[in-house]
Amino acid sequence: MANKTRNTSYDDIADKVTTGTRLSREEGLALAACNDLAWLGYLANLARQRLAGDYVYFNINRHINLTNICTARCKFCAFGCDDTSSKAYAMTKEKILSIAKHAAKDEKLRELHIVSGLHPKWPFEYYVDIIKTLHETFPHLHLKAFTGVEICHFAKISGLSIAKILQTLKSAGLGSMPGGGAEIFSERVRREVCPNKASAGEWLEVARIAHSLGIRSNASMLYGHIETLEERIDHLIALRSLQDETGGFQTYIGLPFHPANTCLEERVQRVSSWEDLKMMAIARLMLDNFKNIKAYWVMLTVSIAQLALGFGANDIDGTVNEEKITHAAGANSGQTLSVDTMIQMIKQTGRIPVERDSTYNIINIYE
Ligand code: V47
Repeated sequence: MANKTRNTSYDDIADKVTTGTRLSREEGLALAACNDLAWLGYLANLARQRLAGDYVYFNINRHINLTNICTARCKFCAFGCDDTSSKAYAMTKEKILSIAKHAAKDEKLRELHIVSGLHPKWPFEYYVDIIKTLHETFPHLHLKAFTGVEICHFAKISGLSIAKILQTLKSAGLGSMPGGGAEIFSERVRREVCPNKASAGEWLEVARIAHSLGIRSNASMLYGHIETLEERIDHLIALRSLQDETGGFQTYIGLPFHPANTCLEERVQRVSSWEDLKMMAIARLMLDNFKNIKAYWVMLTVSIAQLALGFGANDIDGTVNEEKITHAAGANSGQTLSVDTMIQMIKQTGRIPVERDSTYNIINIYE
């Protein structure tokens, strides 16, 4: 592809990807301006092959959302609500344990993914108690819990430092942190869509401190609402810079915005699958220091997640069962995927399905 946008030649980008050379912000913007999807996919596939090989990861996990009562009330979120809402819920410890116990009947279950609203009344001690009890009751389960936004909330309500919060949770049994809450780092966008929670700087600082304490975390980007293409590229570059510093991010997850039942419903439509694949490829190309790029089937749909494996992704997340955040916003991707389905959808792409644990250790290779 011999074409030019301003000072950037697509041939130069292709040369850089082929030789494993880092792409600049301007080159990222050129990729965002490019609609040659097959070419983007070709390059992302080269990068994926070099950085991650032919394995495609999945895991056996269970999502638990402790409460949907949330003080942040982000404009893009259909899950959070006030405590007066008829759909409000807040789980007792008994309820949480009973969900975990039911899920753990599947002997292959390895991870609990725990993300919740910012509850106005629960003290930090409640979260510590939940992690401690889950860890003691199910020591074989990895607890991937609390986004950077929740960690900032705990610091605010307890008066403790971020480091102290993370150390306390780690001692209680926290294994790693999910990638949510990053949204888009642009302050312009955050002021408009999520002004009542951690800033971009705070989210990044939580990740930095977590990594320094040996807690690995994931990173996400919520795209397709009111952000610009430049703001997407800047978000990816901010993640890349922090990863240069700490190396503590395990995977990147691109989250396409689902507008139904949100405050943005009248203004924004779900982006096309074309754009999903383009964003997958661009993330793979820009995040040259992330080993893993996840195609989260719940948000993308199973078909697009499978296609994404040809556009830079090497992970399709897990069995999930059950998902509330995206489904509140209109997702119709189903609540769970069986291991057999995941193996089949990966094999159909000619790649090798690999069951992993939460920190990407290999459990089973399905040659
Ligand atoms: O932080 C909220 C996003 C995130 C909507 O780390 C929305 O392995 C789309 O981060 N449309 C939570 N997205 C999900 C998340 C996640 C999921 C799976 C795996 C991992 C991981 C992380 O969902 C939130 C927010 O960015 N979100 N509302 C919406 N309407």
